[in-house]
Amino acid sequence: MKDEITREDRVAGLKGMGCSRKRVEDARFTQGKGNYVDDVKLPGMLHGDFVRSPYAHARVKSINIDAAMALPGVVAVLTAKDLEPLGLHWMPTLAGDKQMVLADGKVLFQGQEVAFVVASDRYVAADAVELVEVDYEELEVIVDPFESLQSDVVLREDLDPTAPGAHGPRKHHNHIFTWEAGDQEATEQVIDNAEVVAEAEMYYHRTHPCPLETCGAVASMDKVNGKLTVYGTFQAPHVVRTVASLLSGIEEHNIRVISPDIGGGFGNKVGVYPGYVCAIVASIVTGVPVKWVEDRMENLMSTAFARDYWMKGKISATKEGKITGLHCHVTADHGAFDACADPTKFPAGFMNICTGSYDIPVAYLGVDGVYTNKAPGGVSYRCSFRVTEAVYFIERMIEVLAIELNMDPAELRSINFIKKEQFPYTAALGWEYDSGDYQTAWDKALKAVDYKGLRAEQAQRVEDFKAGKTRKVMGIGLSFFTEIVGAGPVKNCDILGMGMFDSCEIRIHPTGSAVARLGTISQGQGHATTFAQILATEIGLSADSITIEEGDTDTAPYGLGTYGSRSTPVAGAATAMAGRKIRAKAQMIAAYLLEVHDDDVEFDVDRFAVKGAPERFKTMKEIAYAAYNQVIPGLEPGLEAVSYYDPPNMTYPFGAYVCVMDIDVDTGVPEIRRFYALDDCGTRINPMVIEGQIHGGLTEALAVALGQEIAYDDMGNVKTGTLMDFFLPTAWEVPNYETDFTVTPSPHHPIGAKGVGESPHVGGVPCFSNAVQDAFRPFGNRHTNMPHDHWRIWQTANTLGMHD
Ligand code: MCN
Ligand code: CUM
Repeated sequence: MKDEITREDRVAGLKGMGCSRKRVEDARFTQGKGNYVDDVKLPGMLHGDFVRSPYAHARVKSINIDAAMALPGVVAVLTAKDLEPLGLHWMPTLAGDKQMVLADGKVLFQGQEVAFVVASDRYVAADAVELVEVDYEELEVIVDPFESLQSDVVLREDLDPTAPGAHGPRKHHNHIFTWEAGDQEATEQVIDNAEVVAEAEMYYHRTHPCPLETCGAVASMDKVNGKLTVYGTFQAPHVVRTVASLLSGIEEHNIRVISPDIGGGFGNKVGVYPGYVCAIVASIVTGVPVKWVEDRMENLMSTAFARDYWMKGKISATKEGKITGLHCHVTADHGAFDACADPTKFPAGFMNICTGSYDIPVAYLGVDGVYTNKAPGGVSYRCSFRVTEAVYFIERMIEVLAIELNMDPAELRSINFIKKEQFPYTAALGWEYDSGDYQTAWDKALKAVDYKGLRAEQAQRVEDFKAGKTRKVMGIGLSFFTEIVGAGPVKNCDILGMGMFDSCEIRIHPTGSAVARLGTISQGQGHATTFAQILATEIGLSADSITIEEGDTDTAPYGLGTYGSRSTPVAGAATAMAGRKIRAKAQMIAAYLLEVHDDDVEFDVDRFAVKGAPERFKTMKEIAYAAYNQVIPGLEPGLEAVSYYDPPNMTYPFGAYVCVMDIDVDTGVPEIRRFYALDDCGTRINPMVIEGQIHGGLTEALAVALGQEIAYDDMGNVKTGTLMDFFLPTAWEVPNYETDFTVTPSPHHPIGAKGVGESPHVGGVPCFSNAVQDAFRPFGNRHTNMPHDHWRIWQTANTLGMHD
């Protein structure tokens, strides 16, 4: 029998960093005890619902609300006319543009908000929506960004066509901005004189995060004490509070924003939607709480989409395969309003990470943002601010270059990786990569899947196919990605002027348990579990006795929220730093209690012990009690700390993915035989949570690569507005993922951790797409666009003459 508690026991008891601790929030979530926005029910609460435009582009000639108002239970019908005196018929977007809250003279996309009905219950509101009579005059619709830049049709009549926009000069009345990085002249020169050049045009189609819980808000204006409380599906509650204050004129201390449990965000819940504004205005007007929760179709048709990038690339290399230059131009479809959620200085997000994991001496990127008659938004969906597009672009360019060079694409990557010794590495398009060891990860991945063996099998399959022995071809999808997450240094990254730091505040209770509050907000990522683990290791109290709270602006310290996989790199760093402040004070208390000098005690797992005399110690629990209940000369009572953390740089996680796929050329159905994902996110806080993040992100990557799309017809009708048409993978389509890792800590992060939430999506999409394309490579395929649904795959086979 063990009679002594060992040091290992004490470490295990903390459930600190590195422990696959089970998610503490799941006890609630799996028993229906979550508290989501739609669970918020306040006394006297009314319900709002939108009248939405059936047209993608039309003039609104008149709106008649009489019949709707006559319906029993209807309290108000708001139109732009009602919001105008408050200056709220338009609102600023996160991208420096403005957006109609309710249609002001015209509508610019199908599903646009036209009027807001407020009624005693949700069903009455929906009935009244049908009774609002809107007289539309249809206008010419533009859904193609290239056509938009040529068209005489002015989409945004509210803008001066010759005046610059938020990001500089505009070339045309439907043009939003040009954004450039790198050296255009030098790049073109290198490419013009190169031994080998490969070119490709690719469309990264429009898609949508489609979180299980749609967006919504409950606004409650208490006119007696002047306090506005807003519950909502907000990924950035403090930003919402500040923006609400600036827009409404209500002082910020009188606004309380609460993000309760969130049923998936994936970027869809970063932006500000007309529903939030209307719920707030309606509550101010009616004096009672007003709830607005959108339905699935509204979510798919009107809230933040993702991608919609038309990318044109040129890549040059020597005959031996050393890349010499990269040129990229993007035509970016932003829809009717530029509501992209990017840091202010980066209207094309971090697309200029498009040189990827490769040492490319010279590069150029130009992005043109364009208005069309589609829903606004952009960026969202496990994207790390357009890194999804950047990685897809470079990982396709590498494949196309490999074809041009007649070289193995795995080998081509190896030749061009940024080498371990080159970090910190400054890329041609400006970013300083903090750390990496790509070759080690790549070799591990290729070995794990027996890459050589797979290629041999594929060659045999091609022969068999040509000999008529099989109708299935085999693809090996490769992807090596570098992510850029943790926005960001305040000097580079802000949203509407608000610097992107983050925060943590810790309060240790006398009995040695604690509460920590952060400026971020979990939407399913497991923050309550993992942030407690960081603290457990830092302050020596068990994670089980640390409560993590987020999302209530009245209690949590100011922070910029959760997106761009920034919680671990920024708030996680703040958590460690705040923990260290606690530890510093605990050290003084311990030294006093042990009657030695501060420098003579050292931290050991869960205690401070006298150096050289480990039997003389005070546990953190004892120290916590003393902090409150024993007078320590020269020290204030209590044990609390707060840290606001402005990271010196972003973190650069990376990964190596391989997908093995069999495709039936007669049905176009792909079968994923194997998916191997190696991720390096630096120090791993909770391996099981990381694995969950990777499974989720890969599944969303599978969706996007193999079928998911927000498609429009020429009239601007959304063809994929329901889950009948919009592909959401289920267990049926999802393969068994094999996960693996290497650990390359971030040199500047206090615990060496990098973000991971978006990595599997960023790296997964090109991997699935490359697998499809690789299957057809031996038959002449260079590039085909996603989504690779059965029909498009069949068409590819058909075009290549494989059905003859
Ligand atoms: N983690 C870890 N060790 C690391 C890095 C992260 O254990 N080295 C853990 C973290 O402690 C956290 C989780 O992994 O519990 C994700 O951390 P991080 O990568 O910092 O990402 P964020 O918490 O900032 O989450 C945002 C990211 C984004 S931007 C999208 S989009 C996305 C994603 O997370 N949305 C999600 N994953 C999601 N997962 C769920 N379930 N729901 C969403 O809406
Ligand atoms: Cu880009 S989707 Mo996430 O940043 O919330």
